[in-house]
Amino acid sequence: MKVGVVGATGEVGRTMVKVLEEKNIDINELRLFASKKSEGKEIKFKDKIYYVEELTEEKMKEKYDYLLFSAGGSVSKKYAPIASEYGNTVIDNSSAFRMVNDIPLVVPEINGDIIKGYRGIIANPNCSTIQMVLALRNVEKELGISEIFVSTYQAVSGAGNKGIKELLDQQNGINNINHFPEIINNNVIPIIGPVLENGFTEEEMKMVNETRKIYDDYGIKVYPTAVRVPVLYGHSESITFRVKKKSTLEDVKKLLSSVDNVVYTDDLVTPINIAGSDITYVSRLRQMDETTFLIWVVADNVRVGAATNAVRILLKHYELNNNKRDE
Ligand code: 11C
Repeated sequence: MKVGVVGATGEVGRTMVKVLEEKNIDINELRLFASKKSEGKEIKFKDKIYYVEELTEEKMKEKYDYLLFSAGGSVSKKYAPIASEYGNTVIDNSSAFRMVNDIPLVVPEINGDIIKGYRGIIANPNCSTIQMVLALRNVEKELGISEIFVSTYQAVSGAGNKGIKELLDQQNGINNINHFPEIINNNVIPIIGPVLENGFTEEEMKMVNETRKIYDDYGIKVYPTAVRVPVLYGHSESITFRVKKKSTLEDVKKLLSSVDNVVYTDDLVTPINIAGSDITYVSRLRQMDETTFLIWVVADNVRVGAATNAVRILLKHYELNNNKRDE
């Protein structure tokens, strides 16, 4: 397979390379792209050193089996359509194409089948959306969900290398505020991303809109509050959900326990325990009445919420299509 990673020096890009290696994908040509300032940087893949190349339009016109993008929305908007026009399958981690009608927004364990026979840009959802919809996947399927009330506790790595650096700097007494709207060390910030006209943040509206698109259920109401916390890796979510059919705690526990790549546990789960894992952990199930339940969901945002989901899309697409090119 010939695979390219665009944004290879970023937090998610580097993890994509790691996950491609861990999943032992048969790659005979790996190309790593980033901006000019990262040209020549070294990245290891399967015991071999690869050199980062400057991203150019010409390089996107070559033939690849898959191109994984994680270089931000503006890079995706410029280069992904070129790559796609030249017959390449692009798996894009940015928010640029997620809500575009004809572009599939995919969590393979939920709606992977929609990319059968599809070639072009495939969008990878936002990290806080992925772990929530994964956790609730079988509850939605079997009982139907009417409402989801969610508060997030999001790690600084969601903001990439610069988010991690800002927290570590502040922990070392350098109290510059460059990326987050307030000091993040020893603090929590209830704003992630720009605030929109309706008062919700962009991050919150991603959880509303992406959930509906992934479940293909536009009746679900999502009430989100997205919060940044001084954690390096692992987003946590406190979720209250209402189901359409009356149910019991035991039945809901069974549904939460039967989703691929999701584990229900009665143990205490915190981000520090699960950083580096590809599993979404669900715990603390409680029942308020016949239709209202509460859970705690934790997953590694860079892996489950970005790089691993992208590689899972690649594997699913390959399984469904054997990646036959049209020409
Ligand atoms: C964060 N969820 O934690 C964001 C990062 O739309 O892919 C991912 C932004 C996105 O800051």
